[in-house]
Amino acid sequence: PAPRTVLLTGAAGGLGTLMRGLLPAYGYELRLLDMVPVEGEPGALTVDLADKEALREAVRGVDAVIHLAGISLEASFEKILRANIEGTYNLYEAARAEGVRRVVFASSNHAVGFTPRPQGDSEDAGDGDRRAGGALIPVEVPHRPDTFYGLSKCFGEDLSQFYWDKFGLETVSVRIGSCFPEPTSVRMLSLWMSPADCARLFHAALTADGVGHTVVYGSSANTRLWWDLTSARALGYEPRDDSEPYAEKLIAEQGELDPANPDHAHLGGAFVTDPPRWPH
Ligand code: NAI
Ligand code: 15L
Repeated sequence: PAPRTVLLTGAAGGLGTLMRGLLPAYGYELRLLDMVPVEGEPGALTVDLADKEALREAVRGVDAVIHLAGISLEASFEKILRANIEGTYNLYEAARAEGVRRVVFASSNHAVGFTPRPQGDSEDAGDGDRRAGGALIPVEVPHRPDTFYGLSKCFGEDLSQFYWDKFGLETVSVRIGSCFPEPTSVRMLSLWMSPADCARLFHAALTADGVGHTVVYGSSANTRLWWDLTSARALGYEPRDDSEPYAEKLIAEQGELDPANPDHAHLGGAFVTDPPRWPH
């Protein structure tokens, strides 16, 4: 049966706020969770991912989890370890113990951020000797995290695979590009996922049959797409949006991407040169 009751972690965040607006129209009853109170939602659970007992209670009786909670940008390894690595483990362990059947995991383009982005012609792929230019990036590329943050998303994907193989808990890992109301950079023209398309993709991820552990890229059907949406479409996802209407203005303001600039030559954008936050 299609899932109905869904726990949405990270409900107070940017994406969580967009999704709690859009997903109820698909018929889901959302249970909301975040470490901070969710504005306008007195019934939301204020729970830190470190609290194993509270997580057990939070997942009890839900059909599925959409796991968005965590640090969403680069931070020190210690912080990432606690929120994203241990936190995601705690969430999966609660889900397994309570018999939850499926998780939609918010992975990120930054799990594969050092992958050179397609540049049209194959002879010049920036630093890229690893792939032909032009072709869309397949979902099977090896993990190439660009930050400790990206590394935590690699862990989450591997954890998902392990929980499927070992315990039969299903996951769709969505390597989200950039999901915001509008694209705000030239790079985002390639990676943008409109909030409406994100809701479509999450709905497909919640309802497709037999996903095991499936990894998909998450974006709209952008004219300037860099990656292959085949595995997302195989879930039944049909994106309807395209960032192209924003292109002229953004390129006029910011210029075209420069293949000689490492921030422009890789999927992960500026994350690839973002200095690590070593602990003090
Ligand atoms: P956000 O930073 O706005 O929201 C994250 C939420 O998680 C916050 O409300 C925060 O309070 C909560 N959180 C953090 N640590 C927690 C903990 N220990 N326990 C409980 N809650 C905790 O991030 P955003 O943009 O909403 O992203 C949501 C998820 O999607 C994140 O996992 C992020 O890595 C992922 N993602 C988002 C992308 C985007 O374009 N928005 C792109 C790729 C991935
Ligand atoms: C992410 O993983 C971040 O969570 C989000 O804030 C954006 O930076 C996005 O990637 C991106 O690459 O644009």
